[in-house]
Amino acid sequence: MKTLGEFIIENQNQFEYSTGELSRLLNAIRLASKAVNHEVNKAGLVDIIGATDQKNHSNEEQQKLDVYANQAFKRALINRQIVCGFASEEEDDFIAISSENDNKRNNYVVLIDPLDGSSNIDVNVSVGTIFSVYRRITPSDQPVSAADFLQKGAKQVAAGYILYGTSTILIYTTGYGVNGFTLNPALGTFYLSHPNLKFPAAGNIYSINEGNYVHFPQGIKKYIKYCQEDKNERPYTARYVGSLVSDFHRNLISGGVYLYPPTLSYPDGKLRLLYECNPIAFIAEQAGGAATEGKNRILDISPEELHQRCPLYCGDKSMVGDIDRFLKFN
Ligand code: AHM
Ligand code: MG
Repeated sequence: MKTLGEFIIENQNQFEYSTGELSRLLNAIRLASKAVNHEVNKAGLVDIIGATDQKNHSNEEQQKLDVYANQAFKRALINRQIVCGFASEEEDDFIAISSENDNKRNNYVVLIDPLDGSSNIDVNVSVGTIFSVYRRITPSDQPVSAADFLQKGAKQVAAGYILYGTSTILIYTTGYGVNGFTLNPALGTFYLSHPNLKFPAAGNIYSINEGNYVHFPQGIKKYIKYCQEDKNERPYTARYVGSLVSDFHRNLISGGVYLYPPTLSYPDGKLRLLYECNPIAFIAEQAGGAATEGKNRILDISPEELHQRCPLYCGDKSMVGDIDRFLKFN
């Protein structure tokens, strides 16, 4: 069976500027994800669960594993001089990384949500890591600037997630389809388990936090009712973990749609455009699905700031189309 390391090397020549740099970057993410996986797996055993006394940029309490995961990916990508820029949901601002060696200037920036769904950590429910990669647009002899991070999602050269679930799986795309690799924990090796992933032909799962129902836009309220009514004609069912990576992954494998509309607490939706919506949207489209903010394609949004939020409707293409229509006509 093919390993992730072998797959990365074999497919290196697909990239437009193939020098091995993107392969090194993906390998660094692979390594860091194993360290995070190890830590997540023993969360119940050691005194590591629970909150720190620190808050992140969005004034949310940081969990200890959030901080650990952020450090692990930072160490893998920055200390080893793999990237020229790094931005994280857990950092206030982006980090520009200068190269000590003029002959080895790096060209890629990484944006990451190191531990998504972290409110699930203390209750032993699956969490994930989401990453997004862009090629820098500032000249390589200058430090990266905000513009390198605020590119449209359509400019991503790679995106992926790691789901620390009943098994640990790494899914990624470089724009040539989506492939999934499951970790063999005994060997510490990811193996190609889900080649060329596509959404099933007809989805029937909708994933949304219905606790916020009264605050949803009219179109979303009606869409939920449409899914609930007339069961025999429309065999929809609801599933919601509350961890984007888990919810998206289930819908990718089994067929369904994920919704996070605007709410009273989050008028622009809860999810972050750069760390969550863009990478998940890139993967969704590469798997034959769709992702919109209710009207427009997520990947066409011009970001204005690093931590901006955005509504997300993502998954099975025809279900996303239905949601957009409900929003338009209600
Ligand atoms: P986080 O990045 O702070 O963990 O927040 C994002 C998470 C998503 O994984 C999940 O889909 C969503 O928040 C759940 O939100 P809610 O609890 O409002 O349903
Ligand atoms: Mg998150």
